[in-house]
Amino acid sequence: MVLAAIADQITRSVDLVTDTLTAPFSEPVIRLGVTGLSRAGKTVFITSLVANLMDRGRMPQMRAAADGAIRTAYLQPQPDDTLPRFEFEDHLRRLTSPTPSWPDGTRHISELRLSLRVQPTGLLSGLSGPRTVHLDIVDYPGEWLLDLGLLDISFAEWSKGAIARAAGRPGGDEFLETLGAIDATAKLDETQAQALATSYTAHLNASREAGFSDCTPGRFLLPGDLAGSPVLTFAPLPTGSWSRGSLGRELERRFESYKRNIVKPFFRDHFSKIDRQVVLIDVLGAIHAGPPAVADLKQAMADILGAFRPGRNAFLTRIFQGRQVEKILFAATKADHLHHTQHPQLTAITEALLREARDKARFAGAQTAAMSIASLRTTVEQTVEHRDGPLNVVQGQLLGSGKQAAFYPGDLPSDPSHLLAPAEEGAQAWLDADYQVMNFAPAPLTLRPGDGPPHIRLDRAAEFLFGDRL
Ligand SMILES: Nc1nc2c(ncn2[C@@H]2O[C@H](COP(=O)(O)OP(=O)(O)O)[C@@H](O)[C@H]2O)c(=O)[nH]1
Ligand SMILES: [Mg+2]
Repeated sequence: MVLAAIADQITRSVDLVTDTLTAPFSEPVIRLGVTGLSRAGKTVFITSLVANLMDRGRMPQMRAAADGAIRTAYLQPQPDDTLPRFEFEDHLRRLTSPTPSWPDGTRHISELRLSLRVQPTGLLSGLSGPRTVHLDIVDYPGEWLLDLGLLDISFAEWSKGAIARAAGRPGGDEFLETLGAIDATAKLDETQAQALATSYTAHLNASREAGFSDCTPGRFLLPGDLAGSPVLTFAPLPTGSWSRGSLGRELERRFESYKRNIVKPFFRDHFSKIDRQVVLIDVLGAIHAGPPAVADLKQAMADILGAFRPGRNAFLTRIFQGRQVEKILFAATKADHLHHTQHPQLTAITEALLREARDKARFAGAQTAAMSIASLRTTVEQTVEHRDGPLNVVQGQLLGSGKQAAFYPGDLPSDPSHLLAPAEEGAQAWLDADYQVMNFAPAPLTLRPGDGPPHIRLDRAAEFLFGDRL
């Protein structure tokens, strides 16, 4: 423990030393973290943001783009040699091809450096020449932030919670059955360890599929190249006392190893260096899945946002060393499923969903905002005649069938508590409304020169996140 603490400190101090050494000669860098649970829209967000920063015709609400201060924007080799590069060109090609498609799911952290050549405008414009600002975009799964909570708890405590959640959730009963057939006090048998881990992972994946967000350990869902390694081959066990060499003792050891070798390095090496953060949230998807998914999303977001409170635990305080994330944007994604008249409701629901968690983050001094956005707009708005009068709908091409469809997702309540109260009280279905979500395919684009892909409020998001630094 002490050794690990010292090691954390050394890495940070070395960073600080190199920072100060290179600072006078180097250009300003903004490290923008992009996170959200799987399928929240991270890949599409980064792809569209970068494309719209390179071709700024659709960024009127971003000051430095609108007044011409940004002269050019270009991709450069990223600073971290050991992180995978965000496959911008690939993703953009798919989204903008004549037969567009959504990107494949990504399961890794990745990084991209976009450099902006900025000439200050206005009063002081003549006094200084253009300067270069680097925007380092780091894409990482929100599931990894949930793991922070594991640092505060023991294997026994984690097991207790995980087993309690399993009952009744998808795949949970199967896991509990597998667990019931295994004696954790017996000598370690690797086949049994694997059977438990496989069954537990299947349960986590099925729960995630069904809209539950609260699924730890995060790497079980997104194992990357660690799949099958011992550090991911464990599962929760009923409380017990285990002797040396037993299955129970070994799984407990692996849980501790997971925290030390996976959770901590991510926070120390990547998370602690982020200046600005956007948290993408598929609020519409959760509303569509029903009250339990909304309640669970609320809990998961509270856990995720706990990571942005530096005082939260000793480890975080140590790696941040007084620094902090300066701005956090909470963005409800895929707002193109709604007519714009319903966007204020979506934003209000997002704010209400995050209220408790946000108050704490704000308390720590970070500036926060909530918005409804669409990184890639796939629909057009229409008003159609309906028996009760005109109805505001969106129209787009359906994923799968490829058919054009007009779509009315249900009236979101203007009072968010109409959704959040039933969710918190454990309702299983919405009483008086059926909120549908259709999956639209990206629409084939004909872009004018100078225009990036169509979006909703991506320019406002960019202005909030880093407009002040340009
Ligand atoms: N209509 C619409 N769908 C979106 C948008 N962004 C993401 N999606 C959908 O959400 C899915 C997941 O997005 P992706 O960026 O891959 O999520 P990630 O797992 O967080 O990287 C996509 O395949 C799309 O179906 C958007 O702006 N509009
Ligand atoms: Mg992705």
